[in-house]
Amino acid sequence: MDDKKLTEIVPTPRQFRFQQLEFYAFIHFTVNTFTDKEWGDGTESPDIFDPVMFDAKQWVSAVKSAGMRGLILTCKHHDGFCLWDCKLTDHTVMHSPFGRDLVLEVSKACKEEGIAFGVYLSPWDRNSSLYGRGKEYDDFFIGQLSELLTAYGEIFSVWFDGACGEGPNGKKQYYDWERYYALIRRLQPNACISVCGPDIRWCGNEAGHTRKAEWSVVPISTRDSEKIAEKSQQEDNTEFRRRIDVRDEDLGSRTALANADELIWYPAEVNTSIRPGWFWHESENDKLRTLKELVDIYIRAVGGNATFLLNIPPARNGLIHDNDVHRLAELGEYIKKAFSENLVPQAKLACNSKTKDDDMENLVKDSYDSSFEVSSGKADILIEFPKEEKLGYIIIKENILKSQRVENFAIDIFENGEFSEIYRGTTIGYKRIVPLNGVETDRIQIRITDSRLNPVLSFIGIYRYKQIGG
Ligand code: FUL
Repeated sequence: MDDKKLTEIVPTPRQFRFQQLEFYAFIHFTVNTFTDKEWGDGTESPDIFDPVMFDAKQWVSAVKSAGMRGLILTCKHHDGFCLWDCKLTDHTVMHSPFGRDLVLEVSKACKEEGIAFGVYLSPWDRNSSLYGRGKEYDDFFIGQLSELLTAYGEIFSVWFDGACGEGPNGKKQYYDWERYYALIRRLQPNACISVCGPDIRWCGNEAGHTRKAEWSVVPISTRDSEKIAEKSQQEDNTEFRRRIDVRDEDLGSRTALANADELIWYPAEVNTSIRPGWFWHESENDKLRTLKELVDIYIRAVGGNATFLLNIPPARNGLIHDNDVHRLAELGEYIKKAFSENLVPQAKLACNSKTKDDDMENLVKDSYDSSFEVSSGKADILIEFPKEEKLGYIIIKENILKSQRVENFAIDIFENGEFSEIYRGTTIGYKRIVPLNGVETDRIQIRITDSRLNPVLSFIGIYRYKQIGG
């Protein structure tokens, strides 16, 4: 496919809005929280669900403190227990000692705080007697979806997990995906359908691993829900949560696209947990990811052309544990601090290959209405500060409304009278964050060396160095 055709592939408005959320929370909460398990088998009695101190506001404030902009709740995990007042089964919160519609309380708290709300609804259901009975289960699932999509306000994400542990001799349910998608489009046209869905692509692992080059333009075959399900979790084991499949490292290079039937815009989402498990376990209270690890994943995910879905599991009392609350606040503080002082507005900008004389100013605007268009496929962009600075990160963004174009770039710093290369990168896409690790210089050069047509950048930010945890 020629470059022009490649660059005609752009996000839908809903994908474009979604990408800008950047960082949002996953909340895993169900009967497992009370049984100390990761997968329930559907026989758990609702009597055990008793989060006596549950407070949706506490969840939302913890999420907000990390700088996250959305929250996706496991409204029904594989055990089939519904966290909302589902009229289609008795296996719900309303039949537990808790006795309240938890989805309603969380969705309201999100709305009050300006946090987008999303729903995880497991297609695999180990409680429903209808599971495995074709259309009968599909009707039930459609009914559950309709309830969730009509009574809880605007939904930004419908997250369809591909996991199924039935094994070769278990129940086999053929999901009518197209029917689910049509319903979502009708009831929540702004929602993105993730993982087993057409809008947001699962990054392919749960370990927080990211690709070196993450392309949003990929072959249509990556969207096949049955294939996604095959790669998803099939057994309840810890190992899966750490597994990385390196066979899928390259989904979007020219070589990877060469034999594709059709290409689509299908951006990646990185999902991982703050703890070893997706659900809360007392034994994991001191096994949280460190601040450094979380910062690292954030930089690689959000700064690697993906969105970042970080799971925080509330404890049995219904509250997010103090250790998690503390870690989220630390993370939020660091992100804020690390990206607070952009030096580019004070710097002198130059480019050896630009279309217009004055549009380099657009690089500080971070706006999609006015971007900076390079006139050829290659460009050297020079940024000169008034004095030497100790640098933390550089952010580069492409205007993704013009597709994703940059294939290779490098960063040089000026030292001892000459430029030397300190970083070699591949894709940019929505956002690339490059750690500069405290390097000191008064001049930095971004060299775009390969691109599909001419690059169109919407932002460059260069930030002063801030120590993690300092
Ligand atoms: C997996 C599930 O089996 C896990 O329990 C968890 O919900 C994770 C996000 O997806 O496939």
